[in-house]
Amino acid sequence: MDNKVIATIFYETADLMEIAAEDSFRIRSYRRAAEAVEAFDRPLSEIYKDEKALLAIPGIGKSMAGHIRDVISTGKLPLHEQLLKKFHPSMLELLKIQGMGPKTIALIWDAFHVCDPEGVQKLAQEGKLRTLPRLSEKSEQKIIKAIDSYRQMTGRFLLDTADEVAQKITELIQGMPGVEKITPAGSLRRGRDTVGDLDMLITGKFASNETQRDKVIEAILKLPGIQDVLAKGENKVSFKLRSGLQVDVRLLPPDSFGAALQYFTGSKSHSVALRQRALRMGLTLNEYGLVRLEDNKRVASKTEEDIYKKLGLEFIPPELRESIGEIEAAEEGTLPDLVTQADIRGDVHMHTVETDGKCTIEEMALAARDFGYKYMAITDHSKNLAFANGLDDKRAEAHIKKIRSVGKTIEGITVFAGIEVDILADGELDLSDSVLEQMDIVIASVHSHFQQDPQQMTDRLLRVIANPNTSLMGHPTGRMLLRREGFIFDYDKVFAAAAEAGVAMEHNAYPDRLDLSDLHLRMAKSKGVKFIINTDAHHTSHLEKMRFGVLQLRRAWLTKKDVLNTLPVAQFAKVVRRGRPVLANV
Ligand code: DGT
Ligand code: CA
Ligand code: CA
Ligand code: ZN
Repeated sequence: MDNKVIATIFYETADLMEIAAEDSFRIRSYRRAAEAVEAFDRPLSEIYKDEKALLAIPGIGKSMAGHIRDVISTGKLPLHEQLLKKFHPSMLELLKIQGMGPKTIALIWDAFHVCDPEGVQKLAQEGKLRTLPRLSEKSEQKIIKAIDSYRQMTGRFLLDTADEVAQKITELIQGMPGVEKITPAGSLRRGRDTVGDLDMLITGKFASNETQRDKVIEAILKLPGIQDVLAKGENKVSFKLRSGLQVDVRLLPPDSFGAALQYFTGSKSHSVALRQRALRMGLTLNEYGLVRLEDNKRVASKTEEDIYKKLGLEFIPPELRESIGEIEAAEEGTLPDLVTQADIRGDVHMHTVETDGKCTIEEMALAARDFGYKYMAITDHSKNLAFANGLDDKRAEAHIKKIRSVGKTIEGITVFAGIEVDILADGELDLSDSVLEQMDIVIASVHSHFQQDPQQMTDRLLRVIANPNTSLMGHPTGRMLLRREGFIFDYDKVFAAAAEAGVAMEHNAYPDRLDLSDLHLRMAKSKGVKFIINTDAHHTSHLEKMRFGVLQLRRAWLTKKDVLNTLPVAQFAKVVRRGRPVLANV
């Protein structure tokens, strides 16, 4: 059981306690424990038997330590179970719906004893929710919409969730006799921002050796968290994890690796287009190979490169296989030279313990240097984000002094002093211009008033772009994958204004944001926008999330030239200051 699962149980317990109107002090202790578990950088399952080690975690007292032990040893927390019995497990679903906090849910539950999304949506449609305090006809409409979009989102998973499972499966079987290649396929390999299920491909001689194959299957099924084995055959194992994620593993002999990888990577529409092309060339393509119709001779199957080549195409990177013009470009030899992770020279959006991060300036800087970066920036929150302990003018000034002085002591990396400043409801920034002017880099982000109408939001963002201190807009639509859709504004207008003013758009690589999305990235590029990709790290361990963002940039056909943090440090320092003198010593 990993820390995230444990933390979720504690968060859920706190929410359910709030619905049950329990003591707020106790509720807070569960939330604090959840946060502590989530932030802890070692698996608690390794240390949970050691009382001292548990108690040493800030936010964990004696009783919480006991609860953690319960959860790890039995998989359950008694209070969590009790509350779910009192209400109904569907209440957990309701909590995931945007705008449905514990307070609203408690109101609805007390009045109607309803706590499932369908039931609540029906109440809203029948106009019954407006009879409750603080709920209006307008809130009913919002709830109906939120439940609709929840339905579209359920059944999908974050990219890093699927990736983690793929890595665990790889660890379980790599090096086993007869196993050669283990590769994720499907939407994970294409880097789609969320995945429906995980597809994996394992090839090697084991596939045609019964004893070896049985051993490999047995090893795969040792994966922790399997709830249900759905299929177990000669060339396929499928199962469902407790999280709800389905995994399809295909076992194949090595000579059809390329064809199988191509087939199971998809997308379906890309593959359909390839197959039509093959037919026009007198060939047929399936998961075993590319075969000449005339004499049934296999002309390619071992590698994807071979297959594309024999179809008269440049190799098409998986991220581009969405049937949106990549086949035509590959035929003409005009595929873009996509940006790679190795091109990224710095990560310039990070938080520290000064606000809601978990590590110090020094720890973040050293981690960024060890990650291979030439520069990084500390960009803590501003005061409008009160729950994150955001900085006011005075603290912000003191903080950049501190960042600069710590930066001087660290060799091998440039540490920029910056801020992630909140965009207030009217487009004003949350700190004084005289303070923002002293920053190497200013990320302006919306963290409140998401529900403004598009016209108002457009004006708000245009005002941010007009502010000479703004270097880039942080997570520009504010979407939270599987939780909240992004806010809407006049994209063309805002992107065009940003391009004109030299304000960059962020791509936030953190896997539950991945914002701007691939589509919006393309749209913005067409208006001339430049981008900065960041992890928004709140812990040193988040730096490696960069790769999920890089996949999105590639899906948007972006090249090194589109991405500003591929620039050498001096040039980067200059562009983010937008023509004003560079302050950092670079
Ligand atoms: P997902 O799981 O919804 O995020 O999306 P995918 O693309 O991973 O789709 P999935 O898991 O249904 O199938 C994995 C790959 O297998 C898909 O990308 C292409 C291939 N595939 C599945 N079903 C078909 C099919 O009926 N025809 C063709 N040509 N390929 C298929
Ligand atoms: Ca899939
Ligand atoms: Ca699948
Ligand atoms: Zn941030």
